[in-house]
Amino acid sequence: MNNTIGAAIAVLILITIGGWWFTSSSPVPTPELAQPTTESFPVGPNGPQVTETPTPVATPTPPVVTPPTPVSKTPAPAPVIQTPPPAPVPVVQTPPPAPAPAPVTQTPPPAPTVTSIAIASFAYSPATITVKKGTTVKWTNNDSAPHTVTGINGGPASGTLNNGQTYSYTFNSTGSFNYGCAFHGGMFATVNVTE
Ligand SMILES: [Cu+2]
Repeated sequence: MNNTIGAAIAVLILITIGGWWFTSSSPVPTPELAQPTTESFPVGPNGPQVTETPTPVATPTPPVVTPPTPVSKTPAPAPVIQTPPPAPVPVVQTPPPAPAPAPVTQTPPPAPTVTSIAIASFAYSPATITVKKGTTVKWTNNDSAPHTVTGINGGPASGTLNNGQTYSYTFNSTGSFNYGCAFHGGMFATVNVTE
């Protein structure tokens, strides 16, 4: 008799535990989603007349208010504007000024000094001249008659000078040189040579 009661209690306990376990582990049935309702339009005699499409009713959605997140703004660093380095200035090399040409002190070569003496009308003209040493004296016979230039004590010795002929003699030593015509005794002249 006691065993029967105990067995019954045990069965009750098992049933209770099993039911609790079943209800806790079984998935909760989800309610069926409402099927979208399609509006039916009246069908005319010529078939369905779709005149307007149903405008979906906008369901007002509550504005989602998101609390402003505190932004700890650290000021963005100012953009560094890199200025390009200045272009190198082309170095215009000015050539150094050309050295001024040294003044050429040209000592002209001593021009040969030529002193002319004309022989005309049986006379030397000028009859007396003074020249520096190294001077060349040139006689020209302008007479139709022949003449000579003949040094008395050395010096010039032209020989016969016909009309138009010339004779040159350079006096390279100082002194007084007398000369005359070998053909005409009255023709005399003097060349004085100085340093
Ligand atoms: Cu003469």
